[in-house]
Amino acid sequence: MKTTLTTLLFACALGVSAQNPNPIRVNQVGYETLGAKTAAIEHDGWAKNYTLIDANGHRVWKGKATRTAVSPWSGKERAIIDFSAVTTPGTYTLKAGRHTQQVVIADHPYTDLSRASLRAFYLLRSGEALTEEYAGEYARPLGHPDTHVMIHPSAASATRPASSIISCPGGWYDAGDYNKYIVNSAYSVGLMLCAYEMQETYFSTLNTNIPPTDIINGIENLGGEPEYPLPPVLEEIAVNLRWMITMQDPEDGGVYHKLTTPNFEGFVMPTDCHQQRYVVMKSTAAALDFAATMAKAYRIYRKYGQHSKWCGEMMAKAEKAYQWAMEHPDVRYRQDEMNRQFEPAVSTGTYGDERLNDEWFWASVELYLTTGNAAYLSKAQENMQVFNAPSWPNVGGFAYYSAVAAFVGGRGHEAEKASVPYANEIRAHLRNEITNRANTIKYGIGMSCFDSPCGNSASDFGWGCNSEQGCGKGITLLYAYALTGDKAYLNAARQAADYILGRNATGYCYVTGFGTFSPQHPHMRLSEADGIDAPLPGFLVGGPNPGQQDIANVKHYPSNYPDESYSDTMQSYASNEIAINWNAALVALIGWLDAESGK
Ligand code: 9MR
Ligand code: 9MR
Repeated sequence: MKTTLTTLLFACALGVSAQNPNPIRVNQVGYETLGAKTAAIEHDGWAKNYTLIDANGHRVWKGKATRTAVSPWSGKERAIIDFSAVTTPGTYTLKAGRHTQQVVIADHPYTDLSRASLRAFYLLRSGEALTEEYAGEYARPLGHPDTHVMIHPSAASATRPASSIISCPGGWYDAGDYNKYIVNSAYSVGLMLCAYEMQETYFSTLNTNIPPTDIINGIENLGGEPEYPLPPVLEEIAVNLRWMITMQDPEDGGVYHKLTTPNFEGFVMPTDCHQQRYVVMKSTAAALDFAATMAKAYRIYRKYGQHSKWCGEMMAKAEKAYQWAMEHPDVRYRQDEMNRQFEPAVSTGTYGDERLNDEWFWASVELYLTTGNAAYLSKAQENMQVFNAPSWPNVGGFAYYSAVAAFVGGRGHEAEKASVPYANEIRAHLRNEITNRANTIKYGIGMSCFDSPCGNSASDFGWGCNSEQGCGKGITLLYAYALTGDKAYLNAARQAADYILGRNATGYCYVTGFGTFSPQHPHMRLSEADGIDAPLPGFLVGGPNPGQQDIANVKHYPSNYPDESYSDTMQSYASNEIAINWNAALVALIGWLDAESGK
């Protein structure tokens, strides 16, 4: 089905945004000067010759399609054109018949996006006033102080009975909603720390214009003089680490699964939210994810503040949470069961996970890498699994990523680096597992409708796929590149970014505020309620999701094809929400690519 005037008008009449009407699909943020540059052109824009015109109106390139590709779902045909030969930075116009599309070529096309994807976390901070100095028009007063959080009956213990009050301020809102969930927080922090340790020079010098940590909210600062000033990226991540720490019961080391209102709030600003907030039951997944994150963070932060009380405590807290998990290995978060037993009933996000081997694997590896303690190593071996790109319910991939940084990049325990038993075997195993996966990911590119490792199979689409599949594949490819030095992986990772940034079936650059056609109505309370037309910038939306679990709210999706099942409407939480885990993957992919640009 072509996008015709009739389909567009039909969509408008229904009040839904259709896809990008421009048949020329490019990476709308930009191509690297010396990198590959391709476009996918939908049927309506087919021409015998395609041209690229520079800012002065001169034609700098003319070429034909190199191939056409057919979508396995819609049957749409797309012409792939390749203008990699153009290697002068600038802003150009790509012409296909009567259609035109802006194309940017730059030495570092991703620097602004990299900053914005990190600043998105600042914009999601909870329990803190955002000042104009740092937030500009997105300044807002403090909401959700979370200094009077109630112990839900499911979380009651001897020292903290039901309805007693604790204080758990700060951290980031999870997503379009205002709750704070440990499982997803740990994933988000974990992934950004992984990227950080693989590209420390880049990330530690990235200026994101955020307020320094020690003025945040009066929460205990680093104390003493840090040996080096904390880089902005680590300051931002510390905001959430500090909140996570408050989610541990100091008595037994257990970690509450989430901090939440019983029901989702309406689409109002934080200061207009008045429901009581609770911490709900402790779970094994929360304890293990917490332990993994704290142990990993300790390895990275100790360089900046090892004498501080805060940093030193992270390790003790990690071990205490792990110990709790050893004593409570089977506590799953099952919200329905919980609601049958306790009041008030809770209907917000679950982040429930039935399979915990991957959490054991990740936590054990992180604790081992930080302490060198063999007991953690044997627990890791018991729970070892094949490599998969990490996602919030499947965090085993982080064990691989951290091990790469330790065994290949030297980021583990000191004793570790010197004389680990089987170190060479471990290196070989990491390399095999990750490159095998990367090779499978790379495989589809030659036939791809979008000249990308993304979007070539039905399993590439679903809730959060832009991040979990799109960015996730790109990040795996970057690890394969780090392990082998083979530039084919780096280039494939760039092609994953091309997909996310516009060379895809809907023609959206899926990051708010970037590109020539991007989401305008993300499912995001802060953005919807702030009275500003444009969405908050720097957020990756979930993406095409044929599950359409929100169909009762959305009423109509522009398409049912898996790769086009995306609705840029505020109602569409299944395809158009934003979330910290999704942005963490954007930070990792785009920051890393920015660090590698020119190579
Ligand atoms: O806004 C909520 C979003 O953050 C969640 O991801 C989503 C799924 O849990 O639920 C959203 O809330 C909707 C609720 O599930 C159903 N009623 C409408 C709510 C707001 O659109
Ligand atoms: O990212 C989560 C996705 O994998 C699940 O399928 C979905 C439904 O359970 O929930 C997503 O997480 C949401 C969370 O439950 C509440 N905050 C918003 C999250 C993003 O939609």
